[in-house]
Amino acid sequence: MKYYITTPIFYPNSSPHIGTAYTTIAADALARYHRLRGDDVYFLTGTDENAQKIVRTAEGKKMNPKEYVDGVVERFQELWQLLDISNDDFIRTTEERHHKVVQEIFARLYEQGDIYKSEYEGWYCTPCETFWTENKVVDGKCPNPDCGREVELLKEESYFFRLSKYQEHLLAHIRANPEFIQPASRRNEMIRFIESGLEDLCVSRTTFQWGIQVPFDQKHVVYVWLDALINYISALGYPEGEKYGHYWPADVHLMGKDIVRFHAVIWPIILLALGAPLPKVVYGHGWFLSKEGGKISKSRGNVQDSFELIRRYGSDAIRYFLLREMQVGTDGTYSEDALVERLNSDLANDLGNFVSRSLAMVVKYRGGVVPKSGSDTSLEQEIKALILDVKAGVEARMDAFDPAGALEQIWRLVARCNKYVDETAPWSLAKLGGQEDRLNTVLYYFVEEIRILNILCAPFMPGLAPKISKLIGRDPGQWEEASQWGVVAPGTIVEKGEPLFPRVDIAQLVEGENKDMDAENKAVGAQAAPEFEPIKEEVSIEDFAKLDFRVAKVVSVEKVEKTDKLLRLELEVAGEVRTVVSGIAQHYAPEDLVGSKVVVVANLKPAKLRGITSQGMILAASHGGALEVLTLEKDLPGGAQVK
Ligand code: ME8
Repeated sequence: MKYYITTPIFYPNSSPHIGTAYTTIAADALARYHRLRGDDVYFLTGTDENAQKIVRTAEGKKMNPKEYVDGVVERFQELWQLLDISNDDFIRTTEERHHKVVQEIFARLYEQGDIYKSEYEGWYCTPCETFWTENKVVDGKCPNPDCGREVELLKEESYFFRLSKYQEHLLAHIRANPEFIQPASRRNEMIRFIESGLEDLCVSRTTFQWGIQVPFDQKHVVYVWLDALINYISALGYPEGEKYGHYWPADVHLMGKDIVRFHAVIWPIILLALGAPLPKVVYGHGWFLSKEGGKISKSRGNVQDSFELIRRYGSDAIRYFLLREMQVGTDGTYSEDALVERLNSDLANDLGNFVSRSLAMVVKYRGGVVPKSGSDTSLEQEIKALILDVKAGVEARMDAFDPAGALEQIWRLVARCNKYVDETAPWSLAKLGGQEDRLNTVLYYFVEEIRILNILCAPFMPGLAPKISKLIGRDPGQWEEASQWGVVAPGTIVEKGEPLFPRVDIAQLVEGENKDMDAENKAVGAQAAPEFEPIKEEVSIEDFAKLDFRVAKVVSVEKVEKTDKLLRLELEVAGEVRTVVSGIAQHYAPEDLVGSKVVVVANLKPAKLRGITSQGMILAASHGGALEVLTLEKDLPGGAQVK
């Protein structure tokens, strides 16, 4: 079966971030899954370069647009490589192969009367590259709830595309094909939007030259969305190309919910006008939000350097975290703490630990030689049944474009395998005499379980497969082998190897980096007069009122082992004792603080530091290298409000 999957083509107006990476990783997991199943997969991604915002960004940097995008596109390609993205093609809309197809399509739609010339008068949002009518604009700002930036008034001669002509045809298609727009919430949104009436779309601009020229009217460049959507077929060599004949229609266009409207309205209408088949599925996932709640995006300035994250945690951990956190139909939350938490618990503790301890036992009790299994007990039968159930569950979730659900299924098996180790207790079997057969069965099961987990995890964490394969002496093989039992031949040699996912200690990581910074500061002689931090941006009284400061009585304090900076404080707040970890150990000895009353941010989300859950933060003033914890001198009790 052929399987054609695409991501959006991204604007190279800034380097890619975790949000952009999510869609590409999810598409990669689907592509890899289908390849393992034996499908003939074609996976396309690329960059959307003919946008007005590219011109603006390049101008700001005093570069020409092409020179600017060439640099950023390289960053995208580098990142996809580091994240093990297995795309078959990468299309850039500045390429000749794309220009040619867009011009042909524009000319054809014009000739058949679907594009006509008129005048556009209305508003344009450059960050969203979207036209807005007067009645949609809110106080001179873009009505897109995630944008809200200034729109500009345009009055220019333009070509228009007759969307309205195809409105009923499109609605009929959406109604007859419930799987066309997914998930269902997006589909309902789109039906409402189309029913409210489609207006013809302005599809050319004359106020700048960067882009694809209208072939018969060179004053005009093609509107960037019309140009960009066509990438999905220009990359296949539409209309005559062999790949177009073989792979089109797309099996799924994957994207964030922000751009479903373009893919579920404009794109199918272009295809209807061309008489070409429509994509089978347009899938709109949620957004990654920051801990503070806003969408992760370059314009909000809340993005972390993806290259740095990969250096710290590796591609597999980032892929696992992002795929696991984005539940169907909702938004996901990204934070580095949450990433480390998942890495330590799901990957290091659950999966990594199972693989190392079970293989260590095969090495210890059988010299690394896989024994021949004895007979099953009900435990083994239960495990075999669970494997079939999990595999079917993964398949159902992947068919529903739900990698998070698929990983949840796999982790049911990981948990069961860990429990199997404890239930069978091979160390006791080895001690007792006469249990050789039972021990053989258990050790054989370990290896088969690892082999099957290796197949199931391969689409999600491609860096892991070669590591596990090396330990058990075989590649994951085909997907169907996950429901076959007895594949590993007795006599196969296995190794214990290094831990697959070493635990990460974020406090240590940050401490290490602080040390590096201290050293750097010293090196540049940044010691003299300390500067004051600039005052932060204004907040409203409502924002301030969200924080709940309380007096807290310090009940006990101890140093956190193996750190120089952290103290663990037990605080009494409103009759409750809570633990807070604070980076003040270089300024206070534990006994300095016991009995004093400090101020704590009582409603801060708990965070894990060195494995300790810290429930809040105490206030301290600092300047230069000095630090002083804020304390109260009179008689207010722990729990009193601070306002
Ligand atoms: O819209 N969470 O490009 P773009 C999840 N060029 N996904 C996110 C995200 C977040 N915080 N931020 C971005 C464009 N994305 C057009 C597309 S297609 C013919 C043209 C992902 O660079 C998500 O897939 O603004 C979203 O739809 C896409 O990046 C937008 O990328």
